[in-house]
Amino acid sequence: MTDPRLESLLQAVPGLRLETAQAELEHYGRDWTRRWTPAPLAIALPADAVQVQSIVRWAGVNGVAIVPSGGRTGLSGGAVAANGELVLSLARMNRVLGFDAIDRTLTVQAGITLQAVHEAAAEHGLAYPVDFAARGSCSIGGNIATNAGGIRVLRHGNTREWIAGLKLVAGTGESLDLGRGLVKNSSGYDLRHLAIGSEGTLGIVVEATLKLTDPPPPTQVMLLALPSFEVLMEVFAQLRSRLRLEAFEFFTDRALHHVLAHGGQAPFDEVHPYYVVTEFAMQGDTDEAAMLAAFEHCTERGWVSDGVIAQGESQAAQLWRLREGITESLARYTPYKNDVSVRVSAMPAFLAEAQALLARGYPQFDVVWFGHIGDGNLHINVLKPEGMVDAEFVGQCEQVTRVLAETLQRHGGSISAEHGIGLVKKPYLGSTRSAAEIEVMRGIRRVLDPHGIMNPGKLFDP
Ligand code: 2HG
Ligand code: ZN
Repeated sequence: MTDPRLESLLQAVPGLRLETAQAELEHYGRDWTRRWTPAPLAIALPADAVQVQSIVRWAGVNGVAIVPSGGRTGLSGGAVAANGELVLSLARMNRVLGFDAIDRTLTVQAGITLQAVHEAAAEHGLAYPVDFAARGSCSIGGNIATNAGGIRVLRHGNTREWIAGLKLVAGTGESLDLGRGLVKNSSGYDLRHLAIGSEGTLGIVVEATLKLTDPPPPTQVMLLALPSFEVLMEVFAQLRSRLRLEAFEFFTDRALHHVLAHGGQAPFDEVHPYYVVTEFAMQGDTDEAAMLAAFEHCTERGWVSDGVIAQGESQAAQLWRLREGITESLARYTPYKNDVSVRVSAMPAFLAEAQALLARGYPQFDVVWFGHIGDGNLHINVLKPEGMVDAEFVGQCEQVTRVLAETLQRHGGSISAEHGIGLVKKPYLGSTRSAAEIEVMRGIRRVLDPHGIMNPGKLFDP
């Protein structure tokens, strides 16, 4: 540990665990984007919120940038440390702090994984309903920082809906106790919601009080094969009006192709252009009759070409794997990712334009579409051809993203539905947020991070 700044940090925060080995710097300095070469100053692993405060105060005085770090499963570069920043990892702050049966809340340290939250809620006979494939590695702090969505937003909403309170160590070093679990609180600006989705630019979330709900009803999982993109919204409307949907996720034949290349069995004998995996309440004969009627309605009209209904939990998990395994199956192609959204009602018009645009823009690339169609959220992954230089590939993709951003703007959509802006989408923030809005955000950032040390370079520049 030769850098004198680290000696000074250890003096300011006695007992702080600091890592400086090259392997650790590489591990903690990157997220799932893999586009930047990690180059942090060091990794700080505080044991508690008091240490977090001391680190932030020290960083403010010494002008050292901090990158808050959770499970680093982000896809927009929000947790990348490529410029000598101090990574502040919440990995050791991963405990459940309390459960309140009357409030139906769980209070946790921010470094806890989403899966551990699910398990803790289940131990009390309740559920935390936000869910997605990275559940085993992502942290609640990271979920809050990006207002993460996932596969059950359709029924339960985004992370924002489930945060009853949080503690934020602001860039000033002050600890702010926001929300405090109150159901009703009409006492001015709700600063809790500023912290949610702030991508570590205002401070570090160290603790959260999560709302819990009843466990989900017994459900059924079904996989549908669709002949065209155009019928997707029709099928969604039918199923939503007849069933109590928990999830409605779509993916293309290319997505299935890549997942199956990693293992697993093809669900149908034939290849179909589009697929939907959907989960819905199944509590008796009425639900079963509704499911069959919906299926028949869709097949009669030619909207659905084939279907599988899961027989038991293990088949349900297999069907879900076809959707949840997509990101992992594509990782080796270092994909260029778009994570866009429009209002659900604007989806058909946007889809038609986006499809034509992407077919024109990417004739040379393998493009994989999937996502949360019921939330108006599409994931478009463009795969890098083997042997192509990174910079050239990203450059070509960015040209298309510029046009896509304009299309989104016309349809009133967002360049980032749920992954955050980070570094990847920073050039396009202005297509989703007005100049006046960005100026207000700048002002807020200056108040909470007066030294400009909180995740600088992410989201927008000063
Ligand atoms: C998902 O919906 C995640 O599976 C990841 O948001 C999407 O890899 C992606 O582009
Ligand atoms: Zn997603």
